[in-house]
Amino acid sequence: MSEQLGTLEDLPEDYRAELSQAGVAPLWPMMRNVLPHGTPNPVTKPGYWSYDAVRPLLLRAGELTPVEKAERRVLYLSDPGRGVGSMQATSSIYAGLQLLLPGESAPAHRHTPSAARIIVEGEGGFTVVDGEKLPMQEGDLVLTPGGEWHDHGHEGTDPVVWLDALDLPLFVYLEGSYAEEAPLQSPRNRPDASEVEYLSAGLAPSRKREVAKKRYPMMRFPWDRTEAALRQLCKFETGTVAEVDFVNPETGDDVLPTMGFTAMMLTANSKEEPPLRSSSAIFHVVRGSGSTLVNGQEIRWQAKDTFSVPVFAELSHRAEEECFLIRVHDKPLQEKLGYYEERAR
Ligand code: GTQ
Repeated sequence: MSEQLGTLEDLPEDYRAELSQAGVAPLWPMMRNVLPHGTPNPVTKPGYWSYDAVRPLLLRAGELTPVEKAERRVLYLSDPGRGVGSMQATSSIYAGLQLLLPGESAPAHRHTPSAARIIVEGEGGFTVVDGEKLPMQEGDLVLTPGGEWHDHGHEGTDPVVWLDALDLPLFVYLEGSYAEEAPLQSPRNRPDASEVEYLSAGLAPSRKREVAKKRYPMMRFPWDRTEAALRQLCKFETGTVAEVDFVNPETGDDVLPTMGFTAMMLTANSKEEPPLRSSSAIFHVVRGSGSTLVNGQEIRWQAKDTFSVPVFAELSHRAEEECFLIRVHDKPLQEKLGYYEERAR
């Protein structure tokens, strides 16, 4: 079983040349690279992006590049394991910080990858998805599922910044990534579904039988409700740590096909050691400060920072004060592929 496999160097030069000529290669020298024993061997390294460091660079981009020249004014977060310039924060997750200045708009487009935004800073931003105007407030999660038209606008007075998470790496890998463009949408004049159909958890509108259910019925998850849910859970149910998953209110499924979103509260001075998970993830700090040991490497974080963890990472979170984080992960994809796994530490 543990026998050493043959290497390329074991093979005669002339044979290797003939293999290349024929456009083939021997599997056995590569076998362990692609099928390591026991656990995957991730390329992804833990990443950390300080908002204090990136924010001035993003504002500078606002001076250097008008939104018309950018379509989306974004600085994307590169996995240290792949190097700066990599459009992957983890194997499957793209992440970027997007800036919109007062009065600007980012034109409508739709694309095959799905996106979600976590609002980091600023008042007055909004995204219109399929005609529905979704206000963006700090900590809100706003979905723009694959195939849905979306444009961004800004009615406030100060810069608005949000964190984009997309399953772009998957679509690039599948050679399935493309976009279409359209003029700005004129939003319907009504509040978004989180304020109308899904104002209260456990309540959904009775529907006429002939009305087709929407695949993505709720595309904005206001932060104040997420925080209230976490606080009640901590107080009456779970103690120092609580987690809630963002779900489709009609089906209870994950909100997007490949990406999942989980909000976490940690009370002041608490610790959390989750199981090892086969999913990779990025964490966005909505509020609070603390640190996370990722496979023994300490990442210190504060509000508005982002950090990433590879698959099967051993994590220990420590909250220095009351903390709220949102974890973006690829568990829904892995469950669909039938291999999502959690292991005890
Ligand atoms: O806002 O639609 O960070 O299309 C990357 C691609 C944001 C967006 C990104 C996009 C968008």
